[in-house]
Amino acid sequence: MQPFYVTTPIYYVNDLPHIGHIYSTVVTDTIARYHRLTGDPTRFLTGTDEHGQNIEKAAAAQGVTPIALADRVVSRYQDLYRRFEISNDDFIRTTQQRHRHGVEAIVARIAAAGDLYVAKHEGWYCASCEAFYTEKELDAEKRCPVHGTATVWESEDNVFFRLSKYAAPLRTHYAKHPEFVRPESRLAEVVSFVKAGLNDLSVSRSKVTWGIPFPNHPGHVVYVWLDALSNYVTALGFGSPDAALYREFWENPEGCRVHVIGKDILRFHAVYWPAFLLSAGLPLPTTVWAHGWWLRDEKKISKSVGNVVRPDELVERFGPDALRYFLLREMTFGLDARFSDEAFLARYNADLANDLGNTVSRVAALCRQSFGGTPNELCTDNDILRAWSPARADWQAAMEECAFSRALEALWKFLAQINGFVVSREPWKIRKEEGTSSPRLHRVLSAAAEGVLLAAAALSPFAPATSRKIFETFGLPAKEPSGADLEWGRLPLETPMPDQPALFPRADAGAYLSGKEGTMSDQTPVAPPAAPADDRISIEEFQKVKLSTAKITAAERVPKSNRLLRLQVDLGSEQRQMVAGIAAQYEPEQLVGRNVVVVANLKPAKLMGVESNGMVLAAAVGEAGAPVLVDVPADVPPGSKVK
Ligand code: ME8
Repeated sequence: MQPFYVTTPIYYVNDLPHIGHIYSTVVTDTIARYHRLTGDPTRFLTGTDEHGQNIEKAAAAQGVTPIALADRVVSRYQDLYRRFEISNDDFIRTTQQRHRHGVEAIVARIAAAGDLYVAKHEGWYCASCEAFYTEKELDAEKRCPVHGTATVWESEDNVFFRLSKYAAPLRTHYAKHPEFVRPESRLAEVVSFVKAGLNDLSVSRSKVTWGIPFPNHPGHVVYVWLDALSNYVTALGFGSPDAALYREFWENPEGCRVHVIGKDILRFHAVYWPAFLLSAGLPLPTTVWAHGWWLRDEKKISKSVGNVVRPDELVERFGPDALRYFLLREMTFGLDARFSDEAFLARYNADLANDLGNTVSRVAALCRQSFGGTPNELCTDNDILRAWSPARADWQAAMEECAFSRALEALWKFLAQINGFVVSREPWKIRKEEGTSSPRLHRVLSAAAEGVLLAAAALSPFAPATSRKIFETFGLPAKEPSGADLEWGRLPLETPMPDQPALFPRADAGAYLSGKEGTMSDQTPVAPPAAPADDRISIEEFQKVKLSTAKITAAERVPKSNRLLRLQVDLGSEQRQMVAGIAAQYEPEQLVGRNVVVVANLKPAKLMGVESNGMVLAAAVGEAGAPVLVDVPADVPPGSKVK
């Protein structure tokens, strides 16, 4: 038993949660639940990253303050976390005072170590990463290696951190602690990056105002990554009068500290963060676990690419556990995986409805039909008990290595063994031949029910609600399992078994896919073909398009659509309904009262069954054409011609 501390990345509040974010959080939740199950004192932290230029810009584009934007996105994260039963012990926001004080304490320690100085900072800057890149990391067009978007040359006076001083200590640390970065291939990447030499790092920004003021450097704010990374210790009370959690979970030499992150932010966690900690004289994390990306159309799912999959619809239809299971089973932890509705539905029907759901309902139905409840005898000599030891060992070994897919495979193999046992013992035949008081019948079904309960306990880190439902089915309280529930002999005897609905009712995949707004892959906005150089139109042709200003008077989501909003717009002389594909970028309530430009003479069209009489204009930003509404000053009356 060791104190175990596990964290997700803290999420930027300029994007609503999508499958990639939920993945990081579900993985971390599964790790935390596993450690609680095995009895480790566990602490699980998540939160939001709310400062920096990107947030400042996103808020300005939406006409709200950065904190209002953050509050809205935070509440979306928290709602979703509740639905997914994310068991975080704390939620840190970098705009909280406790965080600011902790960051100030870290900066003070780095300054005291003599690791800060002021100098001119110039380089190629990616606004999405909020990071500088060296020339050799960029392609010929100077595009960001993560986002593929243009970087810009920036120059300003900054506070610098002596990162170069830590190249050698970091290399020593990597050599001594190969578990510091996992999987192994990522460690190799980090080592070669550090081996190539480290430049000092600019850790203040003077062009950004939305941040923590840099101590002793008026006009500068703390670089967003130094700010953000510090959350892992500020949330434990570092820099505050009550640092008990910090002592228990960070300073404790017996403790284990794991950061779960996506591979895109590896350098920040495996190079910059330990360097800051070394400078501040604080212990380093035990392991930085970098997982792969969820891809669609071979690209990372992200807002800047514009191919996001929001979890809401799948969760609504199939429940959170189905999605939790899919994410952990489908992706080999550490590697990339492709997301598709088809793959989700295939796993849902095969693994959940069939393998798990049918096994549970078959054993439960046999018990109910035979005894009206659980059997009257415990069985301690049978094939399921013998199969459990190796199954448990395989599951546990895989869980310790964060090999979630393998751990689930081990459980599914065990479920197949339970099924095989039931089929070969033919309890329905015993019942017919020997009656329901047959000791053999009680033993066979008690062995099968024990097996199902053990599988449910081991499944609980992945699918907590499902695991509780299985306990309830066999007359146990719907509770969080503990280590004792991984041991044989938990089945209560002669206990009534309440009727339960199917855990995962079979889905009609065809109907689901055709009932959607196209398949997931169809949702990627398609960039219009590039206009040929001579594709010019006459003024008469342009005048055929009636552009007008309009005021949005009401807005709501189109049911079952992630993308569409139904808008009522005032065109001065008339009211119209228009449907716009902007739901991923705008909340309905922030649109009311907004002045926009519309195409007024467009033929009516139906989108997801809702009639649209016109089109609201938006700039298509980035490669994927993410919509940003074309704004019109508030004093321009609706119905004014745009020409
Ligand atoms: O990077 N597949 O925040 P963020 C898998 N604020 N995981 C994905 C993903 C995808 N397609 N897209 C995003 C930040 N993620 C910083 C972190 S930590 C001190 C600061 C996951 O909201 C992935 O783990 O852009 C990524 O690193 C994380 O979401 C946070 O993304």
